Amino acid sequence: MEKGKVLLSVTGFNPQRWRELLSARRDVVLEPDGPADPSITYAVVWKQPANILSSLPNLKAIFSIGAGVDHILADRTVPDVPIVRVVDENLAQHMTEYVVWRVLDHHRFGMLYQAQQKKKIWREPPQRTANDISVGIMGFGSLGRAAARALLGLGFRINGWSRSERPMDGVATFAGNAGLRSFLNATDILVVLLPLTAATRGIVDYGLLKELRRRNGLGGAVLINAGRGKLQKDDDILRALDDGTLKEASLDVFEVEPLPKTSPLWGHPKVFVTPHAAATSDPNFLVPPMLAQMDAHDRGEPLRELVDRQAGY
Ligand code: NDP
Ligand code: OXD
Repeated sequence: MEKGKVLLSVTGFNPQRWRELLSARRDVVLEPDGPADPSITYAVVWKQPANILSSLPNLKAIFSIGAGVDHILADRTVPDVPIVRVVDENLAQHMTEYVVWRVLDHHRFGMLYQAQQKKKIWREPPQRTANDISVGIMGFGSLGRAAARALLGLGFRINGWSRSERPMDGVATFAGNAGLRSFLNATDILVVLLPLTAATRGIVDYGLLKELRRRNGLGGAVLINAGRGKLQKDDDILRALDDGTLKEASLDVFEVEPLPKTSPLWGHPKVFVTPHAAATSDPNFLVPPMLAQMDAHDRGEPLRELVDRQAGY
């Protein structure tokens, strides 16, 4: 049987390496070519233009090149075929590095020392150890749990919040709306690794930040968001930073990306900005399992890492 073709539509990414690797086993059609092409059976996408996928009459499955799939589901015309998302050790490693980096930097007063260095100030604040600090991971899925394992290894106390119960040795876990307040009240550094869904949009607002714990040697609560920008309200974060509800923030994602040059977040002394770069999808790691899944699916085997369309992630 001849293999179906792959539509590649990766807005904002250089498609070259993805195309090269996919072409090893399948013919690849690079969007904007391909609308309505009956020989296309799989699509590999990031922020595909609306109506593209619904125009393909023989599409069997959609592969996201990211862990999040809000970029796919934003198109209301996405056909009712399985959507496969990224669950990958390399991606988890990158996210873990980002989370550990930012947690340690806040824990070890990185922003304070940078400010002091500019003024040539030689002063040391009282030092705490990791097990004085509770890191709360909001979104305790594959990336949140990987980060938790590394932080546990460093001695931090970890809280995890998810939709369903997700126990982990050595971690205090909380679930659903009923567990949210207790989770926040026990958290000094909040790490957001949620997917963007109807239930999570705008969840990181002023009221939520107010619930974080502020009785610790850090001198205040800290927010780290590497989930999605639309989980947060940028203005609420600014308000919380300005009135002391938050001590500092590390933000990798923003309501509008790229972050507009006019945003006060850019120049805020208590904010560390990265350009949605916490964990970048690497085609060298992601394409081989995608191709293997396409072949297996063609043989009648079930797909793995499927998105629950109802839940939105
Ligand atoms: P998973 O699906 O494995 O985990 C998502 C977690 O969020 C799960 O624990 C899930 O609960 C929880 N969750 C979802 N909805 C709710 C809700 N309404 N209330 C409480 N908990 C909820 O995703 P990943 O860990 O693989 O990825 C997480 C997100 O990270 C992605 O969706 C993406 O947005 C972002 N990301 C950002 C990157 C970057 O570079 N900045 C790179 C990669 C990903 P449950 O366990 O019960 O299902
Ligand atoms: C992802 C991302 O969802 O890179 O994988 O944001």
